[in-house]
Amino acid sequence: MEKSSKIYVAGHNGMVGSAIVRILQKNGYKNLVLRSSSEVDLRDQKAVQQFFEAEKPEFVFLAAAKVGGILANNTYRANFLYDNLMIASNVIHAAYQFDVEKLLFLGSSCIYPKLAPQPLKEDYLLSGELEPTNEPYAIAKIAGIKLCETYRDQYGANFISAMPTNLYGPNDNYNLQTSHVLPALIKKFHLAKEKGLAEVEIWGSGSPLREFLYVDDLAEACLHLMLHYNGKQFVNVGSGKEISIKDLALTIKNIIGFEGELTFDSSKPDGTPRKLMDVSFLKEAGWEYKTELEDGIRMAYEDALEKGKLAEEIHLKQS
Ligand code: GFB
Repeated sequence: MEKSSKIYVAGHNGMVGSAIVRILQKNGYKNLVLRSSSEVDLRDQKAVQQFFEAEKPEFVFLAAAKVGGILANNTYRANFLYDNLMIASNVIHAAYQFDVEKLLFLGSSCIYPKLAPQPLKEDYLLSGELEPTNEPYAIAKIAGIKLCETYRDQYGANFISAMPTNLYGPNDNYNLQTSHVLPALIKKFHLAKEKGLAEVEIWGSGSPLREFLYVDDLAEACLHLMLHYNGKQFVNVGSGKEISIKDLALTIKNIIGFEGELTFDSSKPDGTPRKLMDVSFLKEAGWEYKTELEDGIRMAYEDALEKGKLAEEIHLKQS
């Protein structure tokens, strides 16, 4: 990929896509093609084909997706399956039709079976039942991986896939109904401190273990793979370190300086008990994470404050 190559970042307004744009710009890539979802609806096959025909990008980072936390995944199950299947199918097929030189597809660590051995090695894919709360999303992401693999097998397309662990950082979603745990806890502790509340409610038991990666680290890994990796095997991207939800909550509580108590809401799902990536394949490919969790949380908190994302949500009551 040359500095002048035409690069399409699909999903550039999202947390992952915007981080990929930042790293590309920082490294002097100037010829970026960006379209918001209102300009090109990636679920619309015709619109995607017209866009690829007109723009003919040489490289594609496929970071567009319908994403959300455990509750959003479990509530909008049809949207998570349909939108993500359509986006992956349309963009990957158009990339083949219009001779894209290389494409990187982004998946998720939820592609692995719920009870797979830990840490999760790439070859545990399709070795058992998925976690029910995010099965639709996982199936769409597995389809994306398989599209990249089969277009490589059948047509020789250089399409690669990266599977990031749970991500956080600038431009995250702070809506408490649809967000992931880390931005949700930043917001809950921030509001509780501001309002002098005695308690903050944590969903589930607090015992599930999760791995978190700062999104700018992921973007750097994506650029590294785009420049240096051409294999069929998809690649896990993570820190290789895990933390319980309870300890994550205590860490965020300390960073924000909230002095009250934690309570646990057992009516909310825990999801998969553990989801730790084996990142040895990525290390062999020459990349390791940089941002430690506490530093990353501080940067994410600062970004959210700056962008005014921590204001209380107004829920309109139905009359
Ligand atoms: O981040 P999260 O929503 O997604 O939840 P998953 C992780 C854990 O944090 C779960 C708990 O055990 C939640 O019950 N948790 C505690 C909370 N308090 C909260 C809270 O206030 N908000 C949220 N959201 N969680 C998603 C998948 O799973 O991870 C997606 O559904 C995707 O498909 C994504 O893979 C990365 O890690 O459980």
